Amino acid sequence: MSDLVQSPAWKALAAHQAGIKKRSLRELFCEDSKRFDKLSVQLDGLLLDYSKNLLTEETLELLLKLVRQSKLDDWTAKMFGGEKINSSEHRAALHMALRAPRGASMLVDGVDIVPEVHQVLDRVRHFSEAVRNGVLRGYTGKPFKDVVSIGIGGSALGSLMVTEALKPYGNLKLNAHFISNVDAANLTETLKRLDPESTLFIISSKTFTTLETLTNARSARDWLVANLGSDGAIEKHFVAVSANLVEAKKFGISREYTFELWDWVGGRYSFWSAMGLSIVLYVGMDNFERMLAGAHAMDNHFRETPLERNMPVILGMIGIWYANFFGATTYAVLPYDDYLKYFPTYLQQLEMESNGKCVDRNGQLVDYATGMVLFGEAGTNGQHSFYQLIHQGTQMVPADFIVSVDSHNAMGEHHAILVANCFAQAEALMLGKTMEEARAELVAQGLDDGELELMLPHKVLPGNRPSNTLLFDQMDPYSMGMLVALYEHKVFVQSVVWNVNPFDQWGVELGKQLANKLLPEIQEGRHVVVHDSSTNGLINHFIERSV
Ligand code: G6Q
Repeated sequence: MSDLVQSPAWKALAAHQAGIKKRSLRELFCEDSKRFDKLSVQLDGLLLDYSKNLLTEETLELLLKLVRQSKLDDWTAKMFGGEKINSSEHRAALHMALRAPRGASMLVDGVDIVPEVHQVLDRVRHFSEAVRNGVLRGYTGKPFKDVVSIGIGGSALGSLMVTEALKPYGNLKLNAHFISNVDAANLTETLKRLDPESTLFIISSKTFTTLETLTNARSARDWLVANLGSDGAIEKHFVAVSANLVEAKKFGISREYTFELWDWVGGRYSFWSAMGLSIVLYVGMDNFERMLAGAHAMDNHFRETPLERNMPVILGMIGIWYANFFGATTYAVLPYDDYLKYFPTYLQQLEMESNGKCVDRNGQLVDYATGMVLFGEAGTNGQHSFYQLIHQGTQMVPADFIVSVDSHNAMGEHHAILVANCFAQAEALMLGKTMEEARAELVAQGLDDGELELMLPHKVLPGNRPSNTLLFDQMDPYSMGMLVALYEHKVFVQSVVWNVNPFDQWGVELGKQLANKLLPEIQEGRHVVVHDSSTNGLINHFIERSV
C-alpha cells in the first residue's frame, strides 16, 4: 500500500467519510444557518460557494491535514521558484511568469525570465496593433479580415476557448478561425469561405513537429500559393508561435513574424504567451493584459492566502474528497454562460492530461484515483440531456456551476431565466425530492391511489448531489484570467497530494509516435502482418477497399 493511503490523514478521512455518507445536505443546512457564510469565499468580484458539498468543518480540517502532509507550501515555492518540478522532462513549470507584471522577477537556472516574457508581449502588441489597424497587410495589399490559427491540443484549446469567451470584446472586422483536426474537412470547410488575399495564418506549435499541425499548415500554404500565384506570399501571410525557431524558418516564416516560446511553459499552460496571439488579434492587447492581470491576481491569492481560505486549495481538496473517498469517477463543469461553451473542453485537457497518471513522482504505481473524467456543457442546454443521470442516476457526479451576475447581452428576461436555472439546478441536486414531497405533488395532480403508487418511486429524487458555484460579477477579461488560473492551481494542488507530475504527458507522445509508425503502412498499401490480428485486419481491409 502506498504511503499516502497508509498515512494517518488519509485513514482519518476514510473513517470520517463513513459517518458523512449517512448525513444529508438538507440536515447540514438545517443544523447551521450560517453554512453559506462559513463555506464561501470571495476574491475580486468572484464568489466561490462550496457550501453545497457533503462536508463539515471537521471534513475540511481533515482535508487540510492531508494537504499539509503533502508539503504543498514547499511544492508551491519550488514551482514559483523555477525548480524543475516537471522531473520527467527536466523542466520548470513557470506559466505564472507569463502573467507576471513588468518589473517582477522569476528565475530559471538563475536567469530572470520576466524581461524576456515582456519583450515578446511587446512584439505581440506591436504586431497585433499593426494587423488590427490595417498597417500590416497581405501580399496584394489588402488588410486582413480572417485569422486562421492552426494548432492542436495545448496549442489550440486555450486560444479557442478564450476567443469564444471574450467574444463581446471581439473586433468585428476580424474573424477568428481554429483548425486542429488533421481531417481535411476541418481545413477545407474553413478555407471555402475565405479570401486568400485577406487571410492570415498563425501556426501555433511549440515543437513545430506535430504531424496534424504541420499537415494542415502545409495544405494551407499550398492553398495560399496556388491562389496568390507566388511563394513570396508566404511570409506576408504566415506567422509562427513556437519554441523551434529553426523549423519555423524552414517552413518559410520570417523571423519578424515568429514569436518565441520557452521550454518552461507546458502546452496546456501556454495561451498566456504569444500562443494567445489569435486572442490578442481578436480582443486587442489591452484586454489580453487585463486577462493576464486577473490570472496574476489568482497567482498571488494562491501563494499568499492561508490554505483554509485559498480557492484553488478548496476546489482541489473537494475534488480529492469525492474522487478518493466517495469513489466518484466523473465530474461535471456546467457554465451557465454560452460564451464559456468551450470551457469544459479546455478543462478536460487541463485536468485529465495533467493528473491522468498511474505512477507517482517516484515511478511507483499508485493505488488511489488521480482525478475524475471531466465533461460539461453550457447551461441550460445540458439540463435537457445529461442532467437526468446527475439527478437520478446511480453514481455521484460532483458539479461546478459557473455563472455571472451581469450579462453582456441585456435582452428581456434571458439573463434572469439563465441564472434562475443555474441556482435551481444546484438546489435541486442538493435537496432532491423526498417521498413525501413527491406524494403531495401527485395528490395535488389528482392521481388515483393505484397510479400514485406506480408513479411515486419515479418522482423521488435522492438529492445529496454535491456542487460548487462560481459566481462572477461579470465574465470580463480579468475574470477570465482568474477563472483559468484558479483551475490551473487547483490541478496543481491535487497533483501534489497525489504525488504525480502534472506537467508531463507521455500518453500524448505515444499517440504521436504510433501514428508516425503506422502512416507509411497505410500509404504504401501493402498487406501487413506485423501487428496484432485486429490492427492487421483493419489496415488490410482499409487498403483493399480504398480506391
Ligand atoms: C499539452 C500537450 C499537447 C500539445 C500538443 C501540440 O500540454 O503537450 O496537447 O500541446 O500536442 O504540441 P505542439 O505545440 O508541439 O504542436
